[in-house]
Amino acid sequence: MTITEFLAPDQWLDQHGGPRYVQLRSRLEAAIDAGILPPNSSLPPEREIADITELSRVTVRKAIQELVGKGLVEQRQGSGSFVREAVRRVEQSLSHLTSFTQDMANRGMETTSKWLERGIFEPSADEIATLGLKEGDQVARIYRLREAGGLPMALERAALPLDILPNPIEVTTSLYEVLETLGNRPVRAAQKISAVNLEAPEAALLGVPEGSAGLNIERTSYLRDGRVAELTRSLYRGDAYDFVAELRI
Ligand code: 16G
Repeated sequence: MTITEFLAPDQWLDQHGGPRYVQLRSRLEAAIDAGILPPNSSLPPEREIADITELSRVTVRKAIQELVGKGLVEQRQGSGSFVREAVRRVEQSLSHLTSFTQDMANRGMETTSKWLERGIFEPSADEIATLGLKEGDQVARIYRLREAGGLPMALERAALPLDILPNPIEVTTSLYEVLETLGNRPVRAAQKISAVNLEAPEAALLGVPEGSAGLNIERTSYLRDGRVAELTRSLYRGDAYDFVAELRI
């Protein structure tokens, strides 16, 4: 079925079915779900949707704005509205200490990173306290946009004492693999998870609308001898992750 046939108003528009833009939004959502409008395809121009549905352009615009707000459609300057590629939801176990690279490899997905910061810095008060740094110590920091299967999944900012990671530039793909070769791979971690609404800069990097749901995760991990190895703050896309914990009595 073509999108023109699918949007024919006698198929779905109901005089008593509530606001028209809401009905149109649902119909367009149904077209996306059914693959009539597949990922990355363009929506027909506003005027064309108005002609097919016999609705006003204001109504059509409002329906499309709602789809943009829900993260289903994106508007590209000068070229119209497109169906966004949906991320595959990922389940992450809360009982195993794994790395992002491992988690994705287990699902057959390849990891890539965009580097936002990597180097040696003066530590913040937080880093001094959590990493147990002494006066005059510096800190290794890496800040990455983490992608899986080409789609952005999380923003991760890691801080490590220099005796754990002397040269952050060595980290090209997996931090935990580098730590492993240095004999400093953490064996235990504590994680704190909270809900956030993503602010504009983070949302833009993660490719979702401003205000979308996100998960803020703070991981402090430890070496076998009890020293703190890592303080990492991650912002995960809320639409991409399910964290799963196993509970026993
Ligand atoms: C995970 C960890 C993060 C760790 C990273 C190492 C969470 C919430 N965070 O993303 O603390 O630094 O893995 O991944 O799971 P890598 O070895 O692929 O660089």
